[in-house]
Amino acid sequence: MKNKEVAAILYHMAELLELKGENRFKVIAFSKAARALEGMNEDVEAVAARGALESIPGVGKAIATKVAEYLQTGGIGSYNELLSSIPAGLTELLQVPGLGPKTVMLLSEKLGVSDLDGLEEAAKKHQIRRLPRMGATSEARILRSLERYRKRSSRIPMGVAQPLVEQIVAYLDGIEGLDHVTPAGSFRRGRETVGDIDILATSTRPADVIASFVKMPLVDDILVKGPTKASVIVKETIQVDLRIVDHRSYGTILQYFTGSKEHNVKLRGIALQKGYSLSEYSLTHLASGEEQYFEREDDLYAKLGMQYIPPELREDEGEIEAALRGEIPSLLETSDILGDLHVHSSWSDGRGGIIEMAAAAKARGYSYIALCDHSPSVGIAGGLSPKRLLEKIEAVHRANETLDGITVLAGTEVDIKADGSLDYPNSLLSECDIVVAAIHMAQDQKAREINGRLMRAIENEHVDIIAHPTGRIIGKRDPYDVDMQAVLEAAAEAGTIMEVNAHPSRLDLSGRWCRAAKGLGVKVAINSDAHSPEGLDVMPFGVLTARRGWLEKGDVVNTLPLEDLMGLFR
Ligand code: DGT
Ligand code: CA
Ligand code: CA
Repeated sequence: MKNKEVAAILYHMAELLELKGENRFKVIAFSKAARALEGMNEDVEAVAARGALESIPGVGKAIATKVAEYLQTGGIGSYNELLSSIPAGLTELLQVPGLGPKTVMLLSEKLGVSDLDGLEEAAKKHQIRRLPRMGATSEARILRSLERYRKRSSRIPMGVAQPLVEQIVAYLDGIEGLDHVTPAGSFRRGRETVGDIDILATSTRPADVIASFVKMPLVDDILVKGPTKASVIVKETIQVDLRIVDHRSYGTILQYFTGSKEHNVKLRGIALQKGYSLSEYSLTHLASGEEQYFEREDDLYAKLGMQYIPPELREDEGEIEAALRGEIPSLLETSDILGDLHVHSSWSDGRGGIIEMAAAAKARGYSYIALCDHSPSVGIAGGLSPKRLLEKIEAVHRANETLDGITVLAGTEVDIKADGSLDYPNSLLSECDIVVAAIHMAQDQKAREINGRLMRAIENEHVDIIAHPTGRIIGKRDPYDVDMQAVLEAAAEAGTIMEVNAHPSRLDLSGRWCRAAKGLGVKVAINSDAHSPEGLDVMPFGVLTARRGWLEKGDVVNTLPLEDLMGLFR
C-alpha cells in the first residue's frame, strides 16, 4: 500500500512550500491531504482506480492530479521543481529534528545559514540565541539535535541491514567453492543499528568468491578488492566487507570479527592471565610457543575456561565475568514465542480483518493473538468509539467460535491522554480480554508529566501492558523525556507488563531497558504492533532485542500457554 509513501511526499511538499514563504492556505491544504491519506484504510491505488481521489477529505483537484501522477510515474514533476528551487542545504536543515520551516527560514534570512555546517557555526558563535523567539536553551537544543542528526545519518537501522544481509548471504551461498558464510560484526550481535556489514566466509577458492562478490548486482561501488577480502558499497551508502578465511581458524576469526572491540579487549586480557596470547587467528601458549587454531568459537571460549557467550551479549557488560562463573543466561529463542499481544486490525488502522489476522498468526505457529485497535483520541488511526469497541469485542467472540487452533483476544491499545487519564472508562476496559496502554499525543511534555502519565496507566488495575514505553523511533525521534528507571520500578510494584515493540524502527524497550526491567522483576511482552498480516514477521527483531537485554523465556509473558497468560492479566 502506497498511502504512507504518498503522504510523506505531500508532507514534505507542505514543508518546502512553507519554507518558500508560499500562501498559508496552500501549505495547510497539502498537510491536510497528507494526514487524510495517512489515516485512510483503503489503498490509495484502489481509490485512484475508481477515479475517486477527490472524495478523500482535503484532497482537491490539484492535489488529486499530483497523487495520480505519482501513482502512474513514481514521481511528481512539481515536487521535483520545488526541490530544485530550494538549495539542498536548506532542505537538509529541515531533516534536523526540531527544525521546522519557520525556524529554517529565520536562520537563513537573519544569519545566512544555508546548510548543516552553517547551522553549527551559528550555534557555536551564539548567534542563534539573539534571534526573536530564541534563547540560550533553544540554541543548545538545536546544537544537540544537530549532533544527533549527524551521528545517526551514518548508521544503518537493523531493519534495513537484515534483508540486505539475507540477500548477500543467499547470493554468496550460490557461489561454487564456498563453504561457510556468516555475518559478523555488530549485525551478528544484533545491535539496533550497524555502521557497516561484515561478512566472513570460508572457501578453498577465495579469488573466485571475491570476483563473484564484487560482481553482485547489488554493488554500486568497489572500495577494495584483494585476494581474500573486498569492501563494496551497496544501496549507495552502505559498506559491506567480505573476508574469506581459513577453515581451521574460522572460530577464532569469527570470534574476533564479531566483536565488540570492548569484548575482544577484555577477552585478550583474560587469555593473558591464563598464559596465552590471543590474536585474530590463533591462541598461542606463551610458555611453550605452541599455537592453537579453533574451527569453532565455543572451543575457543572453553579453552579460556568460560561458557560460550552468545553474540548478543558481547558488549563487555559483564558477560565475560558471567561466563567465567558459568552464569550465562539461557537466552530467549524466537521459537519460544507462542503469540502476539499487540496487533491492529481493519477495525482501526490495520489492514486485515479478525479472521485474516488470526489465520496469519496461526500460520506463524502461534496459539493466540490479541487485536488491540486504537481508541478515539488517536483519530488519525481510526480509533474506535466505545460503541464500536463493544461491537468489535462481540465480533471477536463470534470469530473464536469458528476458529480452530488459535484464540483471538479482544483487546485495545488505549491512549494515555495528555492529562494522564485513559481514553476509555474502566467499565469499558473491563470488557476487554487484554488492555495495552500507550502514549501517542503530547509526547514532548516534560519528564514530570510523562512520568506521571505512565505511572497512572501502570497503576490502573485494568491495564495489562504498556506499549512502546519510551516512544523513541530509531534515527527519527528521541525517547520521551522520561525517568525510565522510576517507571520500571512502578511497573514492578504494580505487576504491569512492559512491551518490547518488535518493529525495527522502535525496538522499545531497548536491550538496555530490558535488562533493567529484568533486574527489577518486571515481565516483558514482545509484540509486533503489526498493522497487516505480514507485519507479524518483525517478531525476531524483538527477540533479538530481548536477548541483548539478557532475557530468558521466563521473563517474557508471551512464551506462556494461554491459560497461564490469562492468569496474569487482571
Ligand atoms: P559497527 O560496524 O560500527 O556497527 O560495529 P562493529 O562492531 O561491526 O565494528 P567494525 O565493523 O568496525 O569491526 C568488526 C569487528 O572487528 C569488531 O566488532 C571487532 C573487530 N575489531 C575491529 N577493530 C578492532 C580493534 O581495533 N581491536 C579489536 N580487538 N577488535 C577490532
Ligand atoms: Ca560492522
Ligand atoms: Ca567492518
